[in-house]
Amino acid sequence: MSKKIQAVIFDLDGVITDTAEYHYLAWKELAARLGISIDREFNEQLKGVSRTDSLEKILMHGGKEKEFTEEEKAELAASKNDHYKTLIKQITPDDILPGIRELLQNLKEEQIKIGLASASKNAPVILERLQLASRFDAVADAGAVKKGKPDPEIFLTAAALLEAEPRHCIGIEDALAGVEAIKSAGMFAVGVGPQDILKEADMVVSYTSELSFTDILANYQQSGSMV
Ligand code: B16
Ligand code: MG
Repeated sequence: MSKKIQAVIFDLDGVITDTAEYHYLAWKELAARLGISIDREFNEQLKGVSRTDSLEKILMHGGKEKEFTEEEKAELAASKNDHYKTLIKQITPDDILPGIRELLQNLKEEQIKIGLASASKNAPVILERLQLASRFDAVADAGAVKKGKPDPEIFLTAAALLEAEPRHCIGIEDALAGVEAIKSAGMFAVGVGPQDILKEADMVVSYTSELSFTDILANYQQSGSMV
């Protein structure tokens, strides 16, 4: 008997579209206002990390983690988000990463449920701009999740909304914290990006264009014990 995939749960930023550049530009501007310099290499650490945790990392990077009250930090995060929201107004369906449209189509044909587990509170707006909202059977609400990735909560929330068992779910992620969240949720993890960083994933592809439903199914069915 072969294992059946009940649902595929996607990360958004870095998997469906690349909003990392917009997050970077907005954080860079805010950091500069605080006298902190960040570069693209540092930005890698912010991928998949929540807005408040990203701000903490930036303040720590600049040695200013004790300089602001909680209220001031909330204002700083809100200011970054206002800028980010202006930048993402440019997003169109042309910004869907290569291979994603085809994968979503294959999943629909196979009657496999599709979910979203993004740390971004802007995820619903971005899905609308990409004209992909109707493709998703469930979107976990990042605002309602108490613990960010690598905690499994957001992936488990998406699986529950889809009424899918975690061991029959595939999670797709570009960030290490996200892969860890998928594995802690008891799901099969597909990493998109460098093999050395995403080594905890059950399978890794370098680019979204290499995400093939047939390959994912074959790897999933070969993994672990049959159920
Ligand atoms: P927001 P993902 C994450 O999205 C981003 O990778 C991360 O850089 C960002 O800080 C986080 O969302 C929160 O986003 O400020 O829009 O709520 O990769 O989990 O889809
Ligand atoms: Mg991501």
